[in-house]
Amino acid sequence: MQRVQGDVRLIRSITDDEVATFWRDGVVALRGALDPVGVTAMASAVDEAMHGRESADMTEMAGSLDPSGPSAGRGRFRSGIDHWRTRDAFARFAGVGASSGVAEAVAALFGGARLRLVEDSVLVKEPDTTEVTAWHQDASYFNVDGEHLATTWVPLDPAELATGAMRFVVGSHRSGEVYRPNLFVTDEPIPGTAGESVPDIDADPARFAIVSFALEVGDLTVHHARTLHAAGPNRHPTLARRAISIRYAGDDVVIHHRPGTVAKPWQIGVADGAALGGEHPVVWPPSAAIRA
Ligand SMILES: O=C(O)CCC(=O)C(=O)O
Repeated sequence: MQRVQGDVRLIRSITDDEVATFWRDGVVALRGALDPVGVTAMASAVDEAMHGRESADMTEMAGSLDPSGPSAGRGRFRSGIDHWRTRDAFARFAGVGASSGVAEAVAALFGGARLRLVEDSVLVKEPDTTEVTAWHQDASYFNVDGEHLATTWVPLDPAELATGAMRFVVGSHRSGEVYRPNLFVTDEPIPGTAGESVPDIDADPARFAIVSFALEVGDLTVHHARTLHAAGPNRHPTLARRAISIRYAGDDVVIHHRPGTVAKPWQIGVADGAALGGEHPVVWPPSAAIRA
């Protein structure tokens, strides 16, 4: 069968241990779970998206927030969201109109339940990029809420701490606390948002259990929307750190407006507690996804 860009298969089952780890720790590394050829095939789509109009230059943003900060490296931190809406390869990769191994992995962690796509994002730290990803929880940025809400982080390049692998605070999803969102490349809160600021995790390492995973292509991490996470710079002189993050919701996830955060156009005016609709397509099980 001919492979289409965006096709990605789950090549092994998700174990009971992995399901238990996800719910206990708020994060799990699923090693060797995805067909690496399907992941690598997304490289040109990622490169195009990062040079398209939907891409934001986080390096420029960090510079404008703190002109006196550390001088930037040669590389840029670029990111963008909702590529699946305009680019077929991203839609297939997330499970829209195709059976996606990424969606299948999350469905297994959620107990085989129906899954909707919340959004995708691309996060590229080019070689020698100094910008960090500040500690944050994804839930703080979403206008949706629920227990079955998670992000997959799928690297297109091997990632380790020195090249910007993600770091997670183990169990931080369990208290139920959702902190104030920050500007992503700094601890500075987003103006107009509410809540307690994220604690200074790196200043108090004894208080927080931090875990990080060196990942190969074909591995992915899945973290709960309330799990605190961050990533360092990419210090590699020649290798980029490219990743696709996809955020999925189970049936318990509903609209939940957070003051000051940017709602997607179709979320505006929708009451808190409303179920997610067709703007967040069903991506699992695949037969339901293809009918929806
Ligand atoms: O890739 C990064 O640097 C951060 C990614 C992230 O925070 C996410 O996908 O939720």
